[in-house]
Amino acid sequence: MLKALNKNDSQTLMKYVSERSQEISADILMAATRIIDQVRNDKDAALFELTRQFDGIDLKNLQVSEQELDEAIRQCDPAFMEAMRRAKENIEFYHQAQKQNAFLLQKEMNIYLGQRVIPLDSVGIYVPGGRAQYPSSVLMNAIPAHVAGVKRIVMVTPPGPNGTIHPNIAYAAKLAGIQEIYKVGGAQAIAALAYGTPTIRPVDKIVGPGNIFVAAAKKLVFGKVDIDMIAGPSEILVVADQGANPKYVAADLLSQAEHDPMACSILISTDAKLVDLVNAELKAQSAVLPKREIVEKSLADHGHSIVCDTIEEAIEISNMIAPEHLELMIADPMSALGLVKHAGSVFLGYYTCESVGDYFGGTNHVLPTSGTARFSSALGVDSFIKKSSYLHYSKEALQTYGEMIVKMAQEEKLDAHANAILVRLNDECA
Ligand code: HSO
Ligand code: ZN
Repeated sequence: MLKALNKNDSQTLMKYVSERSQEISADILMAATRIIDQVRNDKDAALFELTRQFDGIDLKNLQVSEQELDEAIRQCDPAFMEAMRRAKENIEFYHQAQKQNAFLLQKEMNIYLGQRVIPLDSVGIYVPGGRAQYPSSVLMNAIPAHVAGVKRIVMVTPPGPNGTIHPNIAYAAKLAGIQEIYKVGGAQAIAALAYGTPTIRPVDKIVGPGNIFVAAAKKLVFGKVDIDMIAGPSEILVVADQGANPKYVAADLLSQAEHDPMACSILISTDAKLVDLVNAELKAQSAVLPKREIVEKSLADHGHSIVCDTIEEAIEISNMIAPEHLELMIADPMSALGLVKHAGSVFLGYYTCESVGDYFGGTNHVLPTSGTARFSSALGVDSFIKKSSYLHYSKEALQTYGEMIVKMAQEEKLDAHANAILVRLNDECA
């Protein structure tokens, strides 16, 4: 049952959502620091030792061989593989359109300046172990990097119970063009990617979700390398009008709730009756879900509903919350889209449930959580490029504008800056 809030409580709800991001305690940061130091000192030996300690596995090799990868892939269901291939095409199709162009500006006297778009040289993707091993997330992280033009894409993942890689993860990695895979997880994997060992060469950026130790390690290595984001628990917000089917609305709220007992599901509707029907559906549908316990906890602790008068009002409240996922289950979603200012990704109409985007549609499922959609974007091609500027002044151009530059340098009391111009100007006079 969703907790009914008055529409005037939306400020409270916004505060609640934005303050849910996971705080990393000093103890955990300390533990992660120790692990990072161990890897920096003992390199590969530390990786073997920590894998023994935390995963209970005595690894022979860190790197997954071609043969091991193919053996794992042989166990995959062909129907799953076909779906993954289609998903890959759609994800590529969308991300190709995100590519940015360089520009070159030309002015008088052969002055020109511009900006180049350059892919990162290397990227490391962290794939968590345990039950949340999502092959779809491998595609969502690796494909934009590939489209951006990143040459070296590395994946790290903790070894499974018998020291092998999960078959579906192996297939996703192969499909996404990942060339190096290492069976190492936790803070030690992040340390290896950031600082390098003889086996694992360092990368420029680390992406992908992980547990609290992985998040702590990512925070600690930030600056040495770039990182994506520290994702908090996720949210779905459904805006529904009286035409929405309560069965569909409930199913969609549950699809996000099953991720995490901390996941937050919010329904905002112009129809009070629909909210009652959705509550009844939630009860019926959650009772038969394998992840019933997670779902029930998530809904009881973080499920909310608000009834308001118009769709405009509903979207205004949604903008305050800035949800990770926003479903517009309304008659004319495309004309309401322009009103949406803050949302990680928007799902339009009665048939585009979040699952379509989580797996298949092409948009990215790595999205800003906990209200951070106010200022940040989904993972994409942008996350794997950087820009570099350039500038050219001819002799004539420097003679024309040199004095102005000298004046600015003198006002800042930076004589060496002024001199760099003056030596050239004076040379000309001589
Ligand atoms: N909904 C998740 C992504 C995901 N769903 C992966 C299924 N697999 C992001 O909040
Ligand atoms: Zn999902």
